Amino acid sequence: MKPPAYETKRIIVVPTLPTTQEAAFQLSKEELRHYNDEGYVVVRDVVTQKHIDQIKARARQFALGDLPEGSEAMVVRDVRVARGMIQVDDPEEGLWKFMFPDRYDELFRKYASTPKLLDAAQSLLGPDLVAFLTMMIYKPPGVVEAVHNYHQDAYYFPFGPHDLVMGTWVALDKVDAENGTLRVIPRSHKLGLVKHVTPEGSEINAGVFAVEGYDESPEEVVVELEPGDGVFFHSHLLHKTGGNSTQRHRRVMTVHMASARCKWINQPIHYFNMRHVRGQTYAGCV
Ligand SMILES: O=C(O)CCC(=O)C(=O)O
Repeated sequence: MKPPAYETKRIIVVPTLPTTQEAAFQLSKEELRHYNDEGYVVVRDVVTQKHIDQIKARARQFALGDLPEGSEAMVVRDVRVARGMIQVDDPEEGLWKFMFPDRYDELFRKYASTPKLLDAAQSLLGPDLVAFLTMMIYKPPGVVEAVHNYHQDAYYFPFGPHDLVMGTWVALDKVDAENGTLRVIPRSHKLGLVKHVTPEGSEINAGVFAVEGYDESPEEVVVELEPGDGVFFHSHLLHKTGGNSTQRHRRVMTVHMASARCKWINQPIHYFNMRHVRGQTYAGCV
């Protein structure tokens, strides 16, 4: 696939917005090198246990049906549960994800501005940041089929340059090979965008695309994290998550970040819920 073309017109700084913020936390030179060379970096203790408990409690409330008005579309169930093919005792065990909870709930809206998350993003993308595509993603206990195949997030993103776009993936539970943690192919961010297909038997992860040929690659790194730890990864990095064969939950928060200097390839698409979270905005940019 040919990389998308971006406009090269001069960027105009909009002067009335907040000025560059000093970051209290910065990634080390070695962490920056790891991100640039390997395509990802693990950052420990991005989110505190207190914050995790608040997120989990709010999510539980949502799962039990106590939802902000008009937010029903945010709740994405396991396709098989939604179709009545299987039943679960606890509604939280039938969830796939909350999509854009930041549209409806203050705790989730503020999540992208978690200080260490934003500071680490600033180290990687610069001081002007836009957050988008916030999700809380589940892999409930025992859901071994919930595999999210290898893909590159930038395949979905009609703005760029993609070097200034990344994913942040923060564990709310301990995550490991058994309960569906993140797996990455180091250095794959240097491949550019590669061919994606609709995977066979992809019912459980409806609507997602996949890159073939990387499963069980000797290159694969299984990223094990404690609650609160995060992975920051380039939008071209090939990554996947496996099923959950344990009796433990696997819950994560993801929010994507772009430099506020990125531009839409065509017209803006409101679906992504782009929100300016730090620094300046630029006329004609995302
Ligand atoms: O956490 C997951 O299960 C999948 C995350 C992911 O790769 C994505 O949403 O693009």
